[in-house]
Amino acid sequence: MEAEANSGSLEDSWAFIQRPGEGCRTVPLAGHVGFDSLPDQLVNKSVSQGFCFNILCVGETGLGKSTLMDTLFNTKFEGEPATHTQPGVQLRSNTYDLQESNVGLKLTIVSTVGFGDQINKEDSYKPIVEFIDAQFEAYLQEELKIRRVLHAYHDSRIHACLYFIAPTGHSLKSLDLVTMKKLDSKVNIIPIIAKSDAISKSELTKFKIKITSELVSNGVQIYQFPTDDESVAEINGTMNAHLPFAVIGSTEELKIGNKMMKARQYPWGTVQVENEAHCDFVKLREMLIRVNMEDLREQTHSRHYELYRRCKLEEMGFQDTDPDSKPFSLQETYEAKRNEFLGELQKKEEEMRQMFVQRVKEKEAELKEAEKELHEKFDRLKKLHQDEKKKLEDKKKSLDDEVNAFKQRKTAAELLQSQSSQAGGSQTLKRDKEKKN
Ligand SMILES: Nc1nc2c(ncn2[C@@H]2O[C@H](COP(=O)(O)OP(=O)(O)OP(=O)(O)O)[C@@H](O)[C@H]2O)c(=O)[nH]1
Ligand SMILES: [Mg+2]
Repeated sequence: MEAEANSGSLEDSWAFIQRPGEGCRTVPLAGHVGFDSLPDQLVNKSVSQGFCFNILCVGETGLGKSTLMDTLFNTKFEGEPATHTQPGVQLRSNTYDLQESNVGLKLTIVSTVGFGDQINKEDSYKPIVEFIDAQFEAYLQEELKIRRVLHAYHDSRIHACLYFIAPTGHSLKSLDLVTMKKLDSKVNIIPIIAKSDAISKSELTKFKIKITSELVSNGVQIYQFPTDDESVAEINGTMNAHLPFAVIGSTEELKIGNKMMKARQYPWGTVQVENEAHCDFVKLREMLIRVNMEDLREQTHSRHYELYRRCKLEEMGFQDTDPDSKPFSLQETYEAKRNEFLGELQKKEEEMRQMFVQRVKEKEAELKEAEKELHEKFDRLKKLHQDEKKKLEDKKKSLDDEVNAFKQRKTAAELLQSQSSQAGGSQTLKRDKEKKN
């Protein structure tokens, strides 16, 4: 903003309060005020706060993701190579504090682990989408807090997604197309042809054309370097035409001429990573880090996060306007939602109560039925017992009768026996007497 000093009367330099509906009046300043230092203040504040940048590397196992990150940032980040036996796709995230001159950068590198290693690759994109959404959700939750500390918040939203394409020279795999399609509304995708030293120059040109046409025909939106800022419009425009970048990664330094350079050495020659005739590594570094890092951060916030936030808030029932196109206040929405929630809660409570009463009734009936059955059983048993008792008593009685009859018969028999023995005795005496006579 430029202030014109010493032009116009004192009256002209009054700042007028803008009334609603009125245009803003430009007034010249009579002298230096100082707000032209605002951009410097902003820069100083940003530098002291530090910056954060989050890169997501999506690509099959062993495609050179870690090597490229090491080459891009001229350092060695830790990272174990993945095996090809992962049951599913995972994401590995590491955060590093980097310092260049007086600028601090909190860099997060997220890499896919096991991508493309499963026989069924249908759901390979899901963990990546879920990860990106989880970072948006965390930011949204922080934003919605009453006591939010966004300036100190570690923003983990993904600013750039480097999509590693295998250097097949044919076309994109369906896994690549499906994954990029699922990600394109959530993240800035920069497709790159990995290990491009494995592909000849003429094949590479054809491969790039093929990839671009496949992306267009499948409606995959990749990140375009912005051309609205005059200072970078030309270079960004040129670089857009070079996408996808064909890159080579290497942390090995070789002496070429009298200079040490990052290169890969083969029996037939050497590939220089930073030689633009050999690959697009320099273009990628230039575009990703040196020219468009801020735009990537900006786009993430204003486009991708905004879309996530809008969908999420709409899902939660928030709207900017009500059905009559009148502005909808947050309070009204909250109250409407609260009432709706309380109504639902009451309905649920009533349902639960009714269910409880019904269950109690059912249980009561069941218990009554069991009690009745128990009584019946008891009665049956009691009757059985009485019958049994009666039978035994009858049996006892008949046995007693039999015993009595037996006793009587015995007594009679004994009597008879004694009578007969008496009678027998008198006859013997009579016969003895007769013999004597
Ligand atoms: N030819 C060639 N080989 C490369 C290139 N970049 C990396 N490599 C080699 O490829 C192998 C795997 O590289 P990494 O960087 O570990 O690959 P990655 O994608 O991180 O592997 P995971 O993390 O295990 O999925 C290593 O032997 C690298 O030296 C490249 O541009 N060209
Ligand atoms: Mg790796």
